[in-house]
Amino acid sequence: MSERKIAYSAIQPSGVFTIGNYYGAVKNWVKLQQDFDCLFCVANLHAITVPQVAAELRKRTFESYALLLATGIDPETSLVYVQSQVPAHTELCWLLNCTTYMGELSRMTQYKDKSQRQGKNIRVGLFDYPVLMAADILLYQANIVPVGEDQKQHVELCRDIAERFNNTYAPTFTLPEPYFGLSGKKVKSLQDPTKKMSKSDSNLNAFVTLLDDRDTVIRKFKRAVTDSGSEIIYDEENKPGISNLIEIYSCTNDKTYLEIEKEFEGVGYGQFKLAVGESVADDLAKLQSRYNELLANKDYLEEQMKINAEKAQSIAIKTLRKARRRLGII
Ligand code: ATP
Ligand code: LTN
Repeated sequence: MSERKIAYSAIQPSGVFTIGNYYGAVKNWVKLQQDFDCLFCVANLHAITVPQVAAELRKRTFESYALLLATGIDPETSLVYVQSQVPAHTELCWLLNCTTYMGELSRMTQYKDKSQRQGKNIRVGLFDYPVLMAADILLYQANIVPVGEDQKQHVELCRDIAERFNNTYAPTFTLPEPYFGLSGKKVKSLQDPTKKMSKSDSNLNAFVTLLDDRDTVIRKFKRAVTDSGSEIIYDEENKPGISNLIEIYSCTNDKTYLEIEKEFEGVGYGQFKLAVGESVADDLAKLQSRYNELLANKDYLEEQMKINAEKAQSIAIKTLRKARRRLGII
C-alpha cells in the first residue's frame, strides 16, 4: 500500500442496509476512497453473535457485498472482503481477548441493549463482539474508522486495547480514531425518532432499506411519526420527528438545516414528508440498478471476494505475526 493514511470499516450482513447505514457510514466510505487507502469488510462473523439462519446469512453475505459495490465502493481501488475469508481476524481476536478486561466489555452500551432485548441464553460472542471488532481494525493499522455514532464507544475501546498492548509488550498497533461525516451520523427510526434506525427492527415501517422501491420509500416517509405543531424547524429535543426528517433530507443534498428550514417555510408536514421521500428515492434509484446488474453476475462477485480476501490476508498476517511474537507465541 502507499503512504496514504488508512481507513477501515465494516458492516454486518444482518439484513438489507438501511438509509441509516448508508448516510451514517457507507456514503462516507465512498468519499474517503479519494484520499485514503481503504479497507471495507462484510462482517459475517459479527452477525452470528445473535442467532441467524445459515442459508439466509450466506445469501445476505453475497447481497451485502454486491450492495457495497453498488454504492460506489470500487474493489479495484479499495480492499472489499468478507471477514470469514481472512482467518487472521479470529486469531488476533483471541490474542486481544487475553489483554481485554471483563469490566471494559460490561460497560459497552450495545451489549447492554442487545443482551437485554434478547433476555436469556446470551452468547459469549455477543459479549466479545467489540474485541473481534478491535482485531478487524488493528490488523490493518487503520488510522481512521468511519462509522455511525453508535459505534464510537467500540472504536474508543479498540484504542484502549491497542494502547495497553503497545505499553505492555512493545509498539505493535496504530491507535485508530473514529470518523464521522458532517450529517447522518445518527439517523433515527421513522416510527420512534428517539431510537436509532436499525435494519433488525421488527417494525418494517421504522426503516427504509437501500432496496425499497420508490412507492415503498414514499409510503414509509408519509407514515413517519412527526411532532405536534406545524413548522419545519430543527429542534432535536422538542421536535425529534421533524428534526430526523430534516437530517435525512440534508444527507441527500448536503443542504444545511437553515437552508432546509427556509426552503420549507410555511409548508405543511405532509408536503415536507413527500419531498424527503422523493429525494431519498432519487438517491436510491441509481444504486438499485447497479445492484441488480452486480447480483446477476455471481462469478464476478466470487472472483472479487477471493482476490480481495487474499490481499487482505497478506496485509493482516504481518500484524498478526508481530503480535504473536510480542506474546511469545511460537
Ligand atoms: P443491526 O441492526 O443488525 O445491529 P445496524 O443496522 O446497527 O445493525 P451495523 O452493521 O451494525 O448496522 O452498522 C454498520 C454501520 O452503520 C456502522 O458504522 C453503524 O454505526 C452505522 N449505522 C447503523 N445504524 C445507523 C443509524 N441509524 N444512523 C447512522 N449510522 C448508523
Ligand atoms: N460493529 C460494527 C461493525 C463492525 C465494524 C468493524 C465497524 C465490525 N467490525 C470494524 C468498524 C470497524 C457495527 O457497525 N455494528
